[in-house]
Amino acid sequence: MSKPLITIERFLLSQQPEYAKGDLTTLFYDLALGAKIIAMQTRRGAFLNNLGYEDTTNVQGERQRKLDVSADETIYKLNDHTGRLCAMVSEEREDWIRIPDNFSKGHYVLVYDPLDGSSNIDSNVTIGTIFGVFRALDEEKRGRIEDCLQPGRNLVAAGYIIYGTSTMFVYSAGHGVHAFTLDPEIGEFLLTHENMRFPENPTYYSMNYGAYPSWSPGVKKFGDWLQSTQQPRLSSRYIGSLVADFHRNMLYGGIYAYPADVKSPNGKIRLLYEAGPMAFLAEQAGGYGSTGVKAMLDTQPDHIHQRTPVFLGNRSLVEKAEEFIREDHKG
Ligand code: P6P
Repeated sequence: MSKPLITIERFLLSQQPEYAKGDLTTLFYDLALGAKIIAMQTRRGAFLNNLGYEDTTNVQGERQRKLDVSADETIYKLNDHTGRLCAMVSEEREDWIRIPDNFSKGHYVLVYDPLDGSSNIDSNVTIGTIFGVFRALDEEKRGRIEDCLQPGRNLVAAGYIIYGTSTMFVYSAGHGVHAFTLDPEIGEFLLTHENMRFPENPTYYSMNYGAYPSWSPGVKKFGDWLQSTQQPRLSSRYIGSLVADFHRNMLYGGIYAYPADVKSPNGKIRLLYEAGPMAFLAEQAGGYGSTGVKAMLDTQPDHIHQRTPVFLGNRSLVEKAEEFIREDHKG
């Protein structure tokens, strides 16, 4: 019997009736539309003159790729006027984003990395969009920076879109992790993976061992342990795209880690709109996300582009990393 055709909106309505008339369902509709547009932009990048770099750098000091800018514009323009949001934060914009006064404001805050892993675009490697949704802390006021600087534990929903061999919209609204695959024939995301969970036994580890010399002694011991002769032996898979590595590890079990190193003394991954949403998904899928010292979801961002060391995946592996790091700190 063929699979029922369940769209994101239908599933969200059935899963969380309390949002039935709420803005979250329609916010997800806008995010899914953005995903379809960005998928087209990345797939047709070469023909839309979308590859290569802008003459600008983002707040991170990184040269902006044309697709970074177009993906950011797409998400911004789909959400700035809908009356569902009171604020946004984008990796590509220095300050938090106010909803223009001539638009009505909503109760949600959208934080997003419009295109993570964009250094892989020209080499045709899988990339992704990451997003998180908070509720405003004071719904009477127009959005404020305080509404943006919330720990991941406060997330109402989080997800990513992965632009790979197929385009998938993966999210959780606090009731498990669910994945919808874009059927390009009808232009609709349809449910293909309900209630995704990390398998009990992990298969992969994803770390850039090129940075090994500058890892802390505790992280080095963890990196050595991952490669030790433990059974069953884990396999190394690291493609330089957080969303792609995380997605594969959630399907087959594993850990993605980006510790602090000499290039990124506070870690490379951003807390608010990358590590927090991914840790929310990890916990919803039976896994765990940590800074190496504490739960990612309990980490309060001090500024919107704050970076953090990241350990995401099977709880057994993430807690092993915490153990090596803790032992090192004791020593
Ligand atoms: P490195 C992409 O820029 C990213 O933020 C993650 O998606 C990815 O895992 C990491 O950086 C790759 O960084 O230093 O290993 O090339």
